[in-house]
Amino acid sequence: MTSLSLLSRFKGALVGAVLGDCIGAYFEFEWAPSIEKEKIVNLVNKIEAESKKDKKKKVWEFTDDTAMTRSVARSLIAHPDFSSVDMAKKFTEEYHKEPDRGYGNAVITIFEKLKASDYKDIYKPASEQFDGQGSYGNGGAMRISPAPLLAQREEDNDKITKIELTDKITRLTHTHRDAINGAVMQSLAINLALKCHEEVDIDNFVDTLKSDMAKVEEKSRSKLPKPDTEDGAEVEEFPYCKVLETVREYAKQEQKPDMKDINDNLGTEISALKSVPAALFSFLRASKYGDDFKDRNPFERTMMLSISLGGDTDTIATMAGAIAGACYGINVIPESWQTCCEGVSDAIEFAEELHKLQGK
Ligand code: RVK
Ligand code: MG
Ligand code: MG
Repeated sequence: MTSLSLLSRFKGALVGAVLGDCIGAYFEFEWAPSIEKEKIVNLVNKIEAESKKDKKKKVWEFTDDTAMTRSVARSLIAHPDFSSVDMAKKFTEEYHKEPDRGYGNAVITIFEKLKASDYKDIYKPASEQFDGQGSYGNGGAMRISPAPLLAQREEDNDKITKIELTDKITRLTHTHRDAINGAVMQSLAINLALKCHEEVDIDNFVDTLKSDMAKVEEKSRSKLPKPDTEDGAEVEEFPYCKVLETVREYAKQEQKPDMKDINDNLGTEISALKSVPAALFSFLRASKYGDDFKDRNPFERTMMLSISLGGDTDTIATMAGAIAGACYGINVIPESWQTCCEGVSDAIEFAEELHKLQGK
């Protein structure tokens, strides 16, 4: 794996994200705590059989997760120094072109307001969501994969950093602390995965992420509005650092984790805090253990495990797929899956364009 090129990893990340969305969407919101492994295996077998057909193949379609990721990619490629207006326009135009991609209920209001205001005050509509609390949905994290790829160049240059960039992209639609920090954690995880050389070292991965997230969460204590709690209970100030310990525990334990425990303690919901950790868990667990999918490679296992958790399957699988793809590269991603999912060739093109921007 040491010789894996950055380009292969970029392709892996963006293709992994598309596949997670297309395949995961098949089970979206099927009842948690888990989806039987047979159902996942059957679906994957069906995709693989379909790919062998000579005649017109069935195509698994992408949802809002990919629709928005494509806008992030297109906008960053056109404006590598980031243009909030261009990205907001791309989100809005894409939504109006294909409104039936399964967007979150509330985010649609933002697109309407942005269009009506002619993109005058770009960050205002998001800040007005949920009585000013902002959306805590995972819509920021689900679409962020192109950002850490572009920001990979920050290490050599004085460019916009991955955290800054992730923050600016996310705040176009999500201003809740947990949505922003969830997108940041997903972005940092992809960045770390791009650098994995040998076998994934789970402790090292979690330690590095936790140390970065401690700084991020420390900053957000004063900067971002504190989320409300329904019962007025104390707000957890370092929720992502806390849940990372649970992720570590479930990823490392010898016996296969109980899916109900994963759902109770990590979550598989539409909120960022209750879905970004599940995606990371899927990647880390599948890097070491075969569990239910022993005959599959670690990329395939990541995808299948992330979907089997149930709940917000398209989004958890898109995030898990992006991390796994960044780690293992495009060559381990089955051709058959790529052939049968919508948007793969565009994802490869975006990866190539983002790769060309390295060092510029
Ligand atoms: C359908 C109360 C809140 C909240 C807050 C709830 C697609 C709302 C994708 C809202 C992803 C929902 C997902 C989603 C991405 C958020 N108080 N409830 N402060 N903040 N919610 O609309 O882009 O699947 O019920 O901002 O984050 O596949 O409708 O959209 O799974 O979370 O949607 O939040 O959603 P939105 P998003
Ligand atoms: Mg979706
Ligand atoms: Mg979803």
